[in-house]
Amino acid sequence: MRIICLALLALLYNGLASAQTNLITDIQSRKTTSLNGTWQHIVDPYETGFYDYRYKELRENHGDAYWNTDVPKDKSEKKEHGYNDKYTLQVPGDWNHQKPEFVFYEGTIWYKKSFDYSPTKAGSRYFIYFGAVNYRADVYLNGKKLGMHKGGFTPFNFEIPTSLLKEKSNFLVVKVDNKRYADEVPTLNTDWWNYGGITRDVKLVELPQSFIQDFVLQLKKPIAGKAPAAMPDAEGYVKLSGFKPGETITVEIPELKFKKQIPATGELTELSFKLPKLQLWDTDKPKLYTVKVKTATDAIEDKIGFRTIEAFGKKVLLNGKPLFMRGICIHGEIPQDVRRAFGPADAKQLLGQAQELGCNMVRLAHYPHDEAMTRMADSLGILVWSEIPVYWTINFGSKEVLGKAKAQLDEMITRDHNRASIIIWSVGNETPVSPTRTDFMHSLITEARRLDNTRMVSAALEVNYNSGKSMNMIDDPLGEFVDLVAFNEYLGWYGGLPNECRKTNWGTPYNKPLFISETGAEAKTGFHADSLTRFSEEYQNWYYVEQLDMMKRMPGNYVGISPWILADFRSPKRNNPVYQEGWNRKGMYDDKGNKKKAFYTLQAYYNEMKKKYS
Ligand code: GCB
Repeated sequence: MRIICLALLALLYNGLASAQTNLITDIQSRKTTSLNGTWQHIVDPYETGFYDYRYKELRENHGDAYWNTDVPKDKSEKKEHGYNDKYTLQVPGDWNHQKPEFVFYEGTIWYKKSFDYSPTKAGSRYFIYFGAVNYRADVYLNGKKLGMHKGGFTPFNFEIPTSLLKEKSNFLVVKVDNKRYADEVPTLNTDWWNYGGITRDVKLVELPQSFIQDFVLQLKKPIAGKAPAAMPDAEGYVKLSGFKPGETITVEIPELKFKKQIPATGELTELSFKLPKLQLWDTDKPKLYTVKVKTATDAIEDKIGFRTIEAFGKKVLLNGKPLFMRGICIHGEIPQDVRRAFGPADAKQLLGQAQELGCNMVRLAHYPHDEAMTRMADSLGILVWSEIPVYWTINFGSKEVLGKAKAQLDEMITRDHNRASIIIWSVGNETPVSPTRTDFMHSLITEARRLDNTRMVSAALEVNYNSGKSMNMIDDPLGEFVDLVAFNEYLGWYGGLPNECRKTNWGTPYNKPLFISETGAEAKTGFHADSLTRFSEEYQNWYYVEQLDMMKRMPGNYVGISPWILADFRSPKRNNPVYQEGWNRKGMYDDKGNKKKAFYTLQAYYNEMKKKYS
């Protein structure tokens, strides 16, 4: 009876909802002009261009404000700021790696770009789009503020009033501030480098008065462990900006000879239909279909893979079949250049390394990565865990902080809800158990589910290592609300030696799949010693040998692992002067791309697991 009721509910319920964000998605299929390239800059640690000497925000037209022209009206006017080709930065790109004097810089830098623009059509609407700016961006065009955005890893856009955009010499200024604060997300303390700047693409977007702001089309959440039907049910929505009554929406998948016309019901029109027989997206055959969405005035298209994912009982089912996740955690960083990753070439490097290791899954830690990563994962058939930077000790008691975390969650899900590769939305990492924190996290889980009920929701939980018990239970109360109980454990690195693994077992009281979202130990490449010596390749390798042996004793709900981490990465917390020097050395690859001993141990385990599950 219960199953029948659930099945009926699933039929009625549209599991994909629109978030409170005006984000324009599928940006790559829009008519855009790139504003990437060389920008002039002013370093402003005291925020002189923003506040007056009494620390009040400057008036919009104030001559001292750095968003206003730097050209004096006449020779007598005093100007104490100016943009000049002597001072430039490349966009996209963090500032830290671009100039030696910016390596440790945390604060404000003003970016300025001049550009000309000839509209292609009369009556268009214009937006400025940023792939990501870390952390706070205040955006001004020709002396007027377009908006402010917080959150260093998610996209945003502001509409440009038509009267403001000129054909010649537009003066675009972005104040970028990457200072850390207790009440932001992430908070003051992280184990990664706080790269500042305009780190992803900047685009000017030209759109018709009424345009398709966002659309999503996914297979419906499966019913209780079932594989998708031969002609599967799909659902989603189309969101129109500037909707006019009487509009019709066309959804077309040419390869499937599928075409549906639906009258728009308002700004938001729900989609629900049966698709023709199709090839499911899978890790072996990551089939993508071009999906076209059209209205009378706008047309966009995206490449979408169709698959189902579900935590069912103690298993994770991909298209109805049990899945074992051979994962690896990845930071959005290219260690060879000591910089933030962006774009397809970087995605190719990182995902290519993961494939060489034998992975079918990556955990993109600890924040949403560049869109190129999730798009490439789609085309390579690599499953993705995508996370917001609710990391460690966020101010869980604050409603405002919850709002900031939700905004990032909304933007992450909205940007990527058509990516077949993404199977898990994670609402955070290693958050300390308390009722306040559990309410906070529960509220994020509820929001993630409201927006997207077709994927799993999880969070990387923390465990007590040295408990001295042979059975360690993952009984964090958050386990009740997640689909997948995921935990980070470092037995043999943070506490004890790796042979502790021989007498340790893991379990959970929740009747759910169990995933190890992190485990790892440090090694400096080329440092060889006996396996008891910390930071040697031998120690790290021994750690993996013992850990992977312990995995053989994992209970039946063990569905995978994503060790920490693909490559060594920069962290201000890692100050051993011999082995670390500002690097977290838990990588399978070092910062030059060399493989460590442990790489081969993990690779062998993944080969074994691949055989077992094929
Ligand atoms: C963790 C964190 C990760 C750290 C890692 C470490 O548990 O989730 O961000 O970098 O441990 O190396 O300590």
